[in-house]
Amino acid sequence: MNLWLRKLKTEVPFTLKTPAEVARFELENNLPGFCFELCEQPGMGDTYRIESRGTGSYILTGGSTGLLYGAYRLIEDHLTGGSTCAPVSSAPKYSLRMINCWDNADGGIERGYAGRSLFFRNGRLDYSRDRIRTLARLLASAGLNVLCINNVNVHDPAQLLLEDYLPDLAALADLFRPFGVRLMVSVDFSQPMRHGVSTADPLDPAVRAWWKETAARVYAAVPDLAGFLVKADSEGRPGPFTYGRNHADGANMLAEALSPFGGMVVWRCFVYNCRQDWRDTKTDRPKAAWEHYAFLDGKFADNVILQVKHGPFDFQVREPLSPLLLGMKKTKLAMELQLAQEYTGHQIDLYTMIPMWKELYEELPADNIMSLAAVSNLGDDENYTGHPLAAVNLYTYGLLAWDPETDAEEAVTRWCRLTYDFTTEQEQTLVSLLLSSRRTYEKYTAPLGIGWMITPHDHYGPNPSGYEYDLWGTYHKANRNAVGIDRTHAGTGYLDQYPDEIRAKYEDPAVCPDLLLLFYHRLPYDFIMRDGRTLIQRIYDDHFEGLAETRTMAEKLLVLPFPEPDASVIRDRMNRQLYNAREWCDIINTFFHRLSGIPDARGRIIYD
Ligand code: GCW
Repeated sequence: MNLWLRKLKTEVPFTLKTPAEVARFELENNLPGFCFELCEQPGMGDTYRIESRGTGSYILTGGSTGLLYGAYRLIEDHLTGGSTCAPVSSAPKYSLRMINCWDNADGGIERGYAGRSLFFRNGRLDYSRDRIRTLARLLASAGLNVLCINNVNVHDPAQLLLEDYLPDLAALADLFRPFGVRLMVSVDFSQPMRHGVSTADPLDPAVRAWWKETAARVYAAVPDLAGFLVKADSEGRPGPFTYGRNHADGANMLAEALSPFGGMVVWRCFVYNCRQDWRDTKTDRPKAAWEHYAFLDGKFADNVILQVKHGPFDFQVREPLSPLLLGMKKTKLAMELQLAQEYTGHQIDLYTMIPMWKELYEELPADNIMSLAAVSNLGDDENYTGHPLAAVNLYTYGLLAWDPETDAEEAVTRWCRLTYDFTTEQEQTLVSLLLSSRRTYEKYTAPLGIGWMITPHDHYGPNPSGYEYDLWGTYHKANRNAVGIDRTHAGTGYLDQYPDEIRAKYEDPAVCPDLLLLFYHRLPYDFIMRDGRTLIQRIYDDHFEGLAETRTMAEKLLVLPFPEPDASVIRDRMNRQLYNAREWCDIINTFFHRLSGIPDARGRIIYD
């Protein structure tokens, strides 16, 4: 049950130590009868070049990891029925292609929908070596190269960085290294205070000394650790604000400690007031990240990367691109995506993300970000991702992190072909269901960019006012006349954080793209949309359509010849999705019908 690796032969022996050795092994075992010459050129790093020497004979050149990526490219091309048209040269767009696991030391996973941790049990690193090797192989075959193994909410900060634990961390890093995957750890900003230092003030010499010693100890055990990931001053986590310092002070202090070892500080920008009073109309949560970071542009050390969630809220089904990703030109940035389906169906509902990621790239200038990170959707379920089809998100994320120009349909088709033995027609059905699944989910959940109508805390299923009077800054303010927040200059001013051309696209409701209409505007239910429908009618129509599409999806999906155990899991989850879609459709429509009193123009059933 090795996801898209299921057609690969023979496990990679634990005795192989370098990516180049793994590359040779994989090629020899999976492409027997072919002839390869491998030329390792350390300076080429992840880059590879494939040249042909006649039919079935290739020269593969690259750094050690480059050889590995080139080997998987050749094998996958072969398994998917294509042949690699040599010569080909390929270099990744992003040097850090990261997965962030939110795994806790007790083995639980925050927002995990695929079982328990693959790394931790009972407070320690405790894992199956075979499963870790498979995971490493999965990541490498998708081109991913950094794995942060613990939750950004570090619940037990004593873990991982202590003398006692470092040999375990080093042993885990050894398992990933032959696959070119470097580990990263999340650290707690107040950690020094648990070790006899009286403060965590980033400008205090004792604090700086503690982090330097700690970094030296950690890098002695794991010399190629990618670095530290930090969630500070966010949702109750400690951070520099306690000491009247800003986030450049905090990040640069850690950067100084890691810099002798080549480590990076990946500092998250998910900072907002999570104790907002719903009566307060001045504070607008999407503005928060910009307010905390934009003025610090250019103030971060060279080995700091600011990791910015792709949207200004929090991984909703549809959000605009975060203004920070456009505005911080003098700072290294990583865009953070979420493979874990926290708000997008818990890996029960089908939700393929690559169409959404491609939309983000439409507004993202080519060189604004230098890394990608994604919250993991992995766990110890036999199939690793809970829903067998959720694996498409991990695989295609890897392709996108290598090359953002990757075509969504090609990427999903490649994944299908590696994973299942379908006829062309069956494959086309699956690919089209996967590609349309996000729009379908979007249609039956919160309407037109509004987000947050989800059941609080657990984040599965509808509850239109669940977050309306809460402290998280997530309000839609639906009343009997209107819904949405005005985020234009005349409203909260959020739109002012963008460059002019983006502002122009969204500021007038008459031209604002429909799917973000209620993110940017507060509009009456009888607002006439460009296609002539009223806003309320559009809401009803989308919800009925989303439910109908889910029913059609079920009909088409459940006749595809998935092998067991995938078939059973897919059937079970599809049935749960059908139930969920109906709940969403009926509850959201009823909610708006009761408020507005406006009937559905097409007379369909809405429950009063
Ligand atoms: O919205 C929140 C999630 C939290 C998560 C947080 C974050 C790790 O609900 O579970 O905490 O985002 O991204 O830090």
